[in-house]
Amino acid sequence: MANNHFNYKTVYAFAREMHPKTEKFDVQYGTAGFRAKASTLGYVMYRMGLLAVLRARYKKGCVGVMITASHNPEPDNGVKLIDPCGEMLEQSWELWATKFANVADDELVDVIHEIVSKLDIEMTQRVEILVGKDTRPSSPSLAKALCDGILALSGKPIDYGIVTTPQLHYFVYCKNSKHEYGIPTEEGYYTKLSNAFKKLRGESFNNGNYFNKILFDGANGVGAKKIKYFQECLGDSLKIEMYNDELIGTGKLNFMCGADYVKVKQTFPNGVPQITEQRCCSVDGDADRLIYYYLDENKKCHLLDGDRIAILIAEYLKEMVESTGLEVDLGLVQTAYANGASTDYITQKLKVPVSFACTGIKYLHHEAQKFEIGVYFEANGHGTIVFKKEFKEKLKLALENTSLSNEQHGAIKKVLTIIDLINETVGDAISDMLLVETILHSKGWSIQDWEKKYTDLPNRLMKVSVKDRTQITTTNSERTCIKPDGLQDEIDTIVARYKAGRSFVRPSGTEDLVRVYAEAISQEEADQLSLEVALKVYDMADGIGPKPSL
Ligand code: 16G
Ligand code: MG
Repeated sequence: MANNHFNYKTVYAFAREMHPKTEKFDVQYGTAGFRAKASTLGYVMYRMGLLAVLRARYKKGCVGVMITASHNPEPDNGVKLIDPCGEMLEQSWELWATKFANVADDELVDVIHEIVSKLDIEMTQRVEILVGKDTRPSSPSLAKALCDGILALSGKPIDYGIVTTPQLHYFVYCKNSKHEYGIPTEEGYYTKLSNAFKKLRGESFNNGNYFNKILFDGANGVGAKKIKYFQECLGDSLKIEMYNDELIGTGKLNFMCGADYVKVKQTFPNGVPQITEQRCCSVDGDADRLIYYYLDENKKCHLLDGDRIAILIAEYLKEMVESTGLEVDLGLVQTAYANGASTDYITQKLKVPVSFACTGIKYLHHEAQKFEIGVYFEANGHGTIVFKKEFKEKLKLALENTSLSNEQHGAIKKVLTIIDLINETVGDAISDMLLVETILHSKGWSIQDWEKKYTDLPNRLMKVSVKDRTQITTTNSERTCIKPDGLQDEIDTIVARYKAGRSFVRPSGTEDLVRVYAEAISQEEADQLSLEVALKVYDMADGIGPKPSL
């Protein structure tokens, strides 16, 4: 039994006097932590500080807490916990997080007692909690509440200030890997990634149709701040022209710009000069999503989203690994939202196996870990690549194998450098961008060359408001609806009438509504299909408010 003679007086006092529970409604630790209006989050932050200390003690390592609401508008904020291996909080603890957030002030210590005794948590360890925040004006005061929670349980907060979400994931893993993965400082992060990038780029910065200039939309968020350090480290090897870097507190964060805006609206962001055929990219408010695009001569915006990025990377890694002569099990993980054309291309042309996972990074990440090299991306631009430890060791061993050719040794070294360029802990927009730039450079491709690989099926996303979205349940990685009874049969009947038709419905994990996705051979048909399915959902799942319409 752990030593639990801990004095909880401070926990009580802070809870009652400084961070009382102000909201009556319950909140839930969702797909990416808690997210709400910043003004309602003080007590939630305090309690997450408490929970972070308990998690760190339970795991006997340091954990991270990131204050961000990603691509949400500026008045929102949020918080998510990062596990010692740099991954998102383990699912079983999400229930504890929800419980901690919703319990009354007077019962808070009871819940701490409950978790401490159930999980036999040793309360005497001095643990470190790494804290990061994005550029929202509400973040500093919320960070204070969070740190009060950490201190109330005698944890040690280490404030990294304003950092991207993936940077904080990286720092946490670096610390727990005893610096084997890298140095847990911003400097260490920039140095590791930019050294790998420059090594891969070599002496000639341009190649074939590839030109080393990119327009970068920072979403008026933390990505805009951090890209400047990269530009300093990269010198002339890559010219990043930076846009959308408004001052903190101007209300412009994610406003008509950023990766989510570009992807959802399928349009060019504000604040970036409209130069025909010029390669551009956008990141979101905490810089974990990346979308590429360009304008054609008719001012039409062409998107290259997470599906395209995943395929570009998988194809490149497959070729690279083949040139090492090693046998490797490489796979790609997608969600139901992946365009059908991308899945066909990767399975049929590239012969790379594809697995499906539920929406949300934690699901994709774990599915990808089943492969020696697992590439995962959501269509919205969030993703990375994970390499099995044994695979990395296999590469290092092969370097010592004298029976391999010089070319093979060269290829192995290159794969090791590529691994250094990647933030394996979580999707990292800037690291992903440097990888995409490396691949395009190596192939001598323009963004148009990249786009030519396959043609996306037209698609349409709709939202349906229903009385209770938990009435809708799904299986088969969200591609099949189980409840309400009979809805999937109806969807199947509708879909069968459309050429290349596909549609699925799922309850959102971040908003109180149901999402409907549809794709078909033409835009009109995709629109029509999604409307028919949305109306079916409305009828069969107690739709509320106005009926869905195009
Ligand atoms: C969160 C997820 C994102 C997912 C989105 C789906 C993380 C870090 N973020 O933003 O991956 O695509 O939720 O939202 O996992 P939805 O459930 O409302 O469609
Ligand atoms: Mg984000």
